Amino acid sequence: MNVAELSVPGRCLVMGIVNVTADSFSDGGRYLDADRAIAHARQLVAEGADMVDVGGESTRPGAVRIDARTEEHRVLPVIAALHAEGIPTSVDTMRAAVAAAAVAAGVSMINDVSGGLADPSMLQVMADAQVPVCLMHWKTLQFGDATGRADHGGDVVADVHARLDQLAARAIDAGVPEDRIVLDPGLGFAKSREDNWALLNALPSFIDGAFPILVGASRKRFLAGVRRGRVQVTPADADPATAAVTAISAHMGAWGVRVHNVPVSRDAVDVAALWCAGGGTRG
Ligand code: PMM
Repeated sequence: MNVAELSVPGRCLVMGIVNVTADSFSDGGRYLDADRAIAHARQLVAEGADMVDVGGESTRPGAVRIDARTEEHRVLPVIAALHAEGIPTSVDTMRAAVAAAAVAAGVSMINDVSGGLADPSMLQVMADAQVPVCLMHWKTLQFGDATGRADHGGDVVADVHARLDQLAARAIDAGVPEDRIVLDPGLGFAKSREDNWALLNALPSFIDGAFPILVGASRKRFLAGVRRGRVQVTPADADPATAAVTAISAHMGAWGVRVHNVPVSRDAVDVAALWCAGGGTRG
Protein backbone atom coordinates (compact mmCIF):
# COMPACT_ATOMS: atom_id res chain seq x y z
CA MET A 1 0.00 0.00 0.00
CA ASN A 2 1.25 3.48 -0.85
CA VAL A 3 0.17 6.85 0.55
CA ALA A 4 -2.35 7.43 -2.27
CA GLU A 5 -4.11 4.19 -1.38
CA LEU A 6 -4.40 5.27 2.26
CA SER A 7 -5.57 8.79 1.39
CA VAL A 8 -9.12 10.07 1.25
CA PRO A 9 -10.00 11.32 -2.26
CA GLY A 10 -11.07 14.96 -2.28
CA ARG A 11 -10.27 15.87 1.28
CA CYS A 12 -7.76 15.89 4.08
CA LEU A 13 -7.52 12.65 6.06
CA VAL A 14 -8.51 12.73 9.75
CA MET A 15 -6.28 10.66 11.99
CA GLY A 16 -7.82 10.13 15.43
CA ILE A 17 -5.44 9.72 18.36
CA VAL A 18 -5.49 6.85 20.85
CA ASN A 19 -2.65 7.08 23.34
CA VAL A 20 -2.36 3.78 25.20
CA THR A 21 -0.11 5.46 27.73
CA ALA A 22 -0.02 6.39 31.38
CA ASP A 23 1.31 9.90 30.90
CA SER A 24 0.43 11.54 27.58
CA PHE A 25 -0.31 15.24 27.95
CA SER A 26 -3.92 15.14 26.86
CA ASP A 27 -5.27 11.64 27.42
CA GLY A 28 -2.61 9.80 29.45
CA GLY A 29 -4.03 6.97 31.56
CA ARG A 30 -7.51 7.00 30.04
CA TYR A 31 -6.97 4.26 27.49
CA LEU A 32 -4.22 2.17 29.07
CA ASP A 33 -6.60 -0.76 29.15
CA ALA A 34 -6.83 -2.39 25.67
CA ASP A 35 -10.62 -2.72 25.73
CA ARG A 36 -11.04 0.95 26.57
CA ALA A 37 -8.55 1.93 23.88
CA ILE A 38 -10.39 -0.19 21.29
CA ALA A 39 -13.76 1.24 22.31
CA HIS A 40 -12.37 4.76 22.07
CA ALA A 41 -10.93 4.04 18.61
CA ARG A 42 -14.31 2.74 17.43
CA GLN A 43 -15.91 5.90 18.74
CA LEU A 44 -13.40 8.08 16.88
CA VAL A 45 -14.21 6.24 13.64
CA ALA A 46 -17.96 6.60 14.27
CA GLU A 47 -17.31 10.34 14.72
CA GLY A 48 -15.56 10.60 11.37
CA ALA A 49 -11.93 9.52 11.76
CA ASP A 50 -10.45 7.86 8.68
CA MET A 51 -7.75 6.08 10.64
CA VAL A 52 -6.52 5.79 14.22
CA ASP A 53 -2.99 6.53 15.45
CA VAL A 54 -2.11 4.11 18.25
CA GLY A 55 0.79 5.07 20.53
CA GLY A 56 2.17 3.23 23.55
CA GLU A 57 4.86 5.64 24.63
CA SER A 58 4.40 9.28 25.60
CA THR A 59 6.69 11.83 24.00
CA ARG A 60 5.74 14.70 26.31
CA PRO A 61 8.71 16.58 27.76
CA GLY A 62 10.16 14.67 30.70
CA ALA A 63 8.29 11.43 29.94
CA VAL A 64 10.08 8.31 31.15
CA ARG A 65 10.85 5.82 28.38
CA ILE A 66 9.15 2.46 28.71
CA ASP A 67 10.69 -0.79 27.46
CA ALA A 68 9.84 -2.30 24.09
CA ARG A 69 7.86 -5.21 25.55
CA THR A 70 5.61 -2.88 27.50
CA GLU A 71 5.10 -0.77 24.41
CA GLU A 72 4.20 -3.85 22.33
CA HIS A 73 1.79 -5.12 25.00
CA ARG A 74 0.03 -1.78 24.90
CA VAL A 75 -0.33 -1.25 21.16
CA LEU A 76 -0.48 -4.68 19.49
CA PRO A 77 -3.84 -5.89 20.86
CA VAL A 78 -5.42 -2.58 19.90
CA ILE A 79 -3.97 -2.61 16.37
CA ALA A 80 -4.91 -6.28 15.83
CA ALA A 81 -8.48 -5.79 17.04
CA LEU A 82 -9.02 -2.70 14.90
CA HIS A 83 -7.46 -4.39 11.87
CA ALA A 84 -9.89 -7.29 12.32
CA GLU A 85 -12.72 -4.75 12.15
CA GLY A 86 -11.32 -3.13 9.01
CA ILE A 87 -10.26 0.07 10.80
CA PRO A 88 -6.95 1.43 9.42
CA THR A 89 -4.35 2.24 12.07
CA SER A 90 -0.93 3.82 12.33
CA VAL A 91 1.54 2.90 15.04
CA ASP A 92 3.18 5.85 16.78
CA THR A 93 6.57 4.40 17.73
CA MET A 94 10.28 5.13 17.60
CA ARG A 95 11.20 1.45 17.94
CA ALA A 96 11.87 -0.83 14.96
CA ALA A 97 10.76 -3.97 16.83
CA VAL A 98 7.44 -2.40 17.78
CA ALA A 99 6.93 -1.15 14.23
CA ALA A 100 7.70 -4.60 12.78
CA ALA A 101 5.31 -6.30 15.21
CA ALA A 102 2.65 -3.72 14.40
CA VAL A 103 3.04 -4.42 10.69
CA ALA A 104 2.56 -8.13 11.41
CA ALA A 105 -0.58 -7.22 13.40
CA GLY A 106 -2.00 -5.38 10.39
CA VAL A 107 -1.06 -1.74 10.90
CA SER A 108 -1.52 0.54 7.87
CA MET A 109 1.20 3.10 8.61
CA ILE A 110 4.35 3.55 10.70
CA ASN A 111 4.45 6.97 12.40
CA ASP A 112 7.90 7.70 13.82
CA VAL A 113 8.31 11.05 15.60
CA SER A 114 12.08 10.63 15.35
CA GLY A 115 11.86 10.43 11.55
CA GLY A 116 13.65 7.09 11.50
CA LEU A 117 16.62 8.26 13.55
CA ALA A 118 15.98 6.99 17.08
CA ASP A 119 16.38 3.31 16.25
CA PRO A 120 19.10 2.27 13.78
CA SER A 121 16.93 -0.61 12.52
CA MET A 122 13.83 1.48 11.86
CA LEU A 123 14.51 2.42 8.24
CA GLN A 124 15.05 -1.23 7.34
CA VAL A 125 11.72 -2.14 8.93
CA MET A 126 10.12 0.72 7.03
CA ALA A 127 11.71 -0.44 3.78
CA ASP A 128 10.50 -4.01 4.29
CA ALA A 129 6.99 -3.05 5.38
CA GLN A 130 4.43 -2.68 2.64
CA VAL A 131 2.84 0.35 4.31
CA PRO A 132 3.30 4.14 4.25
CA VAL A 133 5.53 5.83 6.82
CA CYS A 134 5.37 9.24 8.49
CA LEU A 135 8.72 10.91 9.19
CA MET A 136 8.44 13.73 11.71
CA HIS A 137 10.91 16.51 12.52
CA TRP A 138 12.13 16.55 16.12
CA LYS A 139 15.41 18.35 16.27
CA THR A 140 16.35 17.76 19.89
CA LEU A 141 16.27 14.04 19.41
CA GLN A 142 17.41 13.95 15.84
CA PHE A 143 20.41 16.14 15.96
CA GLY A 144 21.70 15.71 19.46
CA ASP A 145 21.08 19.09 21.03
CA ALA A 146 22.15 18.13 24.54
CA THR A 147 20.47 21.15 26.08
CA GLY A 148 17.11 19.82 24.99
CA ARG A 149 16.32 23.19 23.48
CA ALA A 150 15.76 24.01 19.88
CA ASP A 151 18.33 26.12 18.09
CA HIS A 152 17.23 26.76 14.58
CA GLY A 153 19.83 29.38 13.84
CA GLY A 154 17.10 31.98 13.44
CA ASP A 155 15.18 30.37 10.58
CA VAL A 156 13.05 27.50 11.79
CA VAL A 157 11.27 27.14 8.46
CA ALA A 158 14.45 26.72 6.43
CA ASP A 159 15.83 24.41 9.09
CA VAL A 160 12.77 22.14 9.17
CA HIS A 161 12.69 22.05 5.37
CA ALA A 162 16.34 21.00 5.25
CA ARG A 163 15.95 18.39 7.99
CA LEU A 164 12.81 16.88 6.48
CA ASP A 165 14.58 16.65 3.13
CA GLN A 166 17.40 14.78 4.89
CA LEU A 167 14.99 12.42 6.62
CA ALA A 168 13.25 11.61 3.33
CA ALA A 169 16.57 11.11 1.54
CA ARG A 170 17.80 8.72 4.25
CA ALA A 171 14.58 6.71 4.05
CA ILE A 172 14.76 6.50 0.26
CA ASP A 173 18.43 5.45 0.46
CA ALA A 174 17.38 2.70 2.85
CA GLY A 175 14.84 1.41 0.33
CA VAL A 176 11.59 3.10 1.34
CA PRO A 177 9.71 3.87 -1.91
CA GLU A 178 9.01 7.58 -2.40
CA ASP A 179 5.29 7.00 -2.77
CA ARG A 180 5.12 5.64 0.77
CA ILE A 181 6.52 8.72 2.52
CA VAL A 182 4.58 11.36 4.47
CA LEU A 183 6.42 14.21 6.21
CA ASP A 184 5.43 16.10 9.35
CA PRO A 185 6.99 19.38 10.58
CA GLY A 186 6.63 18.21 14.19
CA LEU A 187 4.67 21.06 15.76
CA GLY A 188 5.38 21.37 19.46
CA PHE A 189 8.46 19.17 19.44
CA ALA A 190 11.34 21.24 20.88
CA LYS A 191 9.92 24.32 19.20
CA SER A 192 9.03 27.68 20.65
CA ARG A 193 5.57 29.16 20.28
CA GLU A 194 6.93 31.45 17.55
CA ASP A 195 8.52 28.47 15.79
CA ASN A 196 5.17 26.66 15.63
CA TRP A 197 3.34 29.66 14.18
CA ALA A 198 6.16 30.27 11.70
CA LEU A 199 5.88 26.67 10.53
CA LEU A 200 2.11 26.96 10.14
CA ASN A 201 2.54 30.25 8.28
CA ALA A 202 4.91 28.40 5.94
CA LEU A 203 2.65 25.37 5.57
CA PRO A 204 2.06 26.00 1.83
CA SER A 205 5.81 25.70 1.20
CA PHE A 206 5.78 22.26 2.84
CA ILE A 207 2.62 21.20 1.00
CA ASP A 208 4.18 22.31 -2.30
CA GLY A 209 7.07 19.93 -1.66
CA ALA A 210 7.49 16.41 -2.96
CA PHE A 211 5.70 14.61 -0.12
CA PRO A 212 2.26 14.67 1.50
CA ILE A 213 2.18 16.60 4.81
CA LEU A 214 0.64 15.57 8.12
CA VAL A 215 -0.16 18.35 10.62
CA GLY A 216 -0.18 17.51 14.34
CA ALA A 217 -1.32 20.64 16.18
CA SER A 218 -4.00 19.05 18.34
CA ARG A 219 -4.10 20.39 21.91
CA LYS A 220 -0.47 21.50 21.76
CA ARG A 221 0.61 24.15 24.21
CA PHE A 222 1.27 26.85 21.63
CA LEU A 223 -2.48 26.99 20.94
CA ALA A 224 -3.12 28.26 24.47
CA GLY A 225 -1.99 31.67 23.22
CA VAL A 226 -5.26 32.17 21.32
CA ARG A 227 -7.36 32.07 24.49
CA ARG A 228 -7.08 35.81 25.20
CA GLY A 229 -5.95 35.29 28.75
CA ARG A 230 -8.58 32.72 29.66
CA VAL A 231 -6.88 29.99 31.62
CA GLN A 232 -6.68 26.65 29.89
CA VAL A 233 -8.21 24.28 32.43
CA THR A 234 -8.23 21.06 30.43
CA PRO A 235 -6.38 20.04 27.24
CA ALA A 236 -9.78 19.91 25.49
CA ASP A 237 -10.06 23.69 25.92
CA ALA A 238 -7.73 23.87 22.92
CA ASP A 239 -10.12 21.96 20.65
CA PRO A 240 -11.71 25.01 18.96
CA ALA A 241 -8.25 26.39 18.17
CA THR A 242 -7.23 22.94 16.94
CA ALA A 243 -10.26 22.86 14.65
CA ALA A 244 -9.27 26.26 13.24
CA VAL A 245 -5.79 24.92 12.47
CA THR A 246 -7.41 21.88 10.87
CA ALA A 247 -9.67 23.99 8.65
CA ILE A 248 -6.84 26.15 7.39
CA SER A 249 -4.44 23.21 6.95
CA ALA A 250 -7.06 21.21 5.06
CA HIS A 251 -7.91 24.19 2.87
CA MET A 252 -4.23 24.59 2.02
CA GLY A 253 -3.94 20.97 0.99
CA ALA A 254 -2.48 19.13 3.97
CA TRP A 255 -2.62 15.38 3.45
CA GLY A 256 -3.85 14.73 6.96
CA VAL A 257 -4.39 16.05 10.47
CA ARG A 258 -3.68 14.13 13.67
CA VAL A 259 -6.32 15.09 16.26
CA HIS A 260 -7.83 14.15 19.61
CA ASN A 261 -11.29 15.65 19.10
CA VAL A 262 -12.49 14.07 15.88
CA PRO A 263 -15.98 15.60 15.40
CA VAL A 264 -14.79 19.21 15.35
CA SER A 265 -11.82 18.52 13.11
CA ARG A 266 -13.87 16.36 10.75
CA ASP A 267 -16.37 19.22 10.44
CA ALA A 268 -13.45 21.55 9.74
CA VAL A 269 -12.09 19.20 7.08
CA ASP A 270 -15.52 18.89 5.46
CA VAL A 271 -15.93 22.68 5.45
CA ALA A 272 -12.57 23.02 3.72
CA ALA A 273 -13.50 20.35 1.15
CA LEU A 274 -16.86 21.98 0.38
CA TRP A 275 -15.20 25.40 0.24
CA CYS A 276 -12.69 24.18 -2.33
CA ALA A 277 -15.31 22.22 -4.30
CA GLY A 278 -17.50 25.35 -4.41
CA GLY A 279 -15.06 26.92 -6.85
CA GLY A 280 -16.03 24.31 -9.43
CA THR A 281 -19.74 25.17 -9.39
CA ARG A 282 -19.44 28.88 -10.20
CA GLY A 283 -20.82 30.30 -13.41
N1 PMM B 1 2.51 14.55 18.23
C1 PMM B 1 2.50 13.72 19.29
C2 PMM B 1 2.71 12.34 19.12
N2 PMM B 1 2.88 11.81 17.90
N3 PMM B 1 3.07 12.09 15.58
C3 PMM B 1 3.09 12.89 14.49
N4 PMM B 1 3.30 12.36 13.27
N5 PMM B 1 2.92 14.24 14.60
C4 PMM B 1 2.72 14.85 15.81
O1 PMM B 1 2.59 16.09 15.85
C5 PMM B 1 2.71 14.03 16.98
C6 PMM B 1 2.88 12.63 16.81
C7 PMM B 1 2.31 14.29 20.65
O2 PMM B 1 0.97 14.56 20.91
P1 PMM B 1 0.05 13.71 21.95
O3 PMM B 1 0.91 13.39 23.14
O4 PMM B 1 -1.07 14.61 22.27
O5 PMM B 1 -0.38 12.47 21.23
